[in-house]
Amino acid sequence: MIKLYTFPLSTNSRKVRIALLEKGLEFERINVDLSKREQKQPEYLKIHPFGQVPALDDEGFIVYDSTIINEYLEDEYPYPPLMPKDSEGRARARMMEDFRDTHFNPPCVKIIYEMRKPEGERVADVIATAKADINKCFDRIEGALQGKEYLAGSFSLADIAFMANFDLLDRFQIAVDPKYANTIAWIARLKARPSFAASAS
Ligand SMILES: N[C@@H](CCC(=O)N[C@@H](CS)C(=O)NCC(=O)O)C(=O)O
Repeated sequence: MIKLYTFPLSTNSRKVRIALLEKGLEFERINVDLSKREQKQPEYLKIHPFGQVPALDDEGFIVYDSTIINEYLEDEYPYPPLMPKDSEGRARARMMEDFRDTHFNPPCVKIIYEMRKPEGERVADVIATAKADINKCFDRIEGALQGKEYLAGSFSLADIAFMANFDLLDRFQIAVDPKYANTIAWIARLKARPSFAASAS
């Protein structure tokens, strides 16, 4: 059976949990407790050389990095497909997934780190800047959703990447400006998928 090295609060682990659930693949969760720095233990570094989650073991083949894992799952378990069939659609999905990884997730992670500190030690400016950076992303998402229900046309790995962060928007009270009507409808559509609730931990 597939083994997933994961941590409940890790957004990148959740990307993979959602993809596995969407593909209907059974998997065993192996919890790597980031709060105890288990990801840096020598045994785990044999699985993931950078000491991070997620990592996936498919019958002895080990793959790490959420984006690469999800591409692997798509190649190895193509049904149901989670990427468009045409090369333009696939490139669009990859660009949006990269945008999530490089622009949307990092400010989310910054807020997570600040909120973990005792209230008096939190740096309000860091949180405010991170929230503004997240808000800027909605502009591009809104554009990508023009005339479409999902970022690359059909539901894809690009949508899954963003889905992994939606709980944080609620937790940190980051509201989407009502002018981004496509984005608001898209978030609701994705949250209604069974894989959203099932991947929460
Ligand atoms: N590019 C990697 C990033 C993985 C990553 O940043 N994982 C975080 C949790 S979401 C982690 O393991 N942090 C602990 C650490 O870096 O020591 C991916 O997408 O899998």
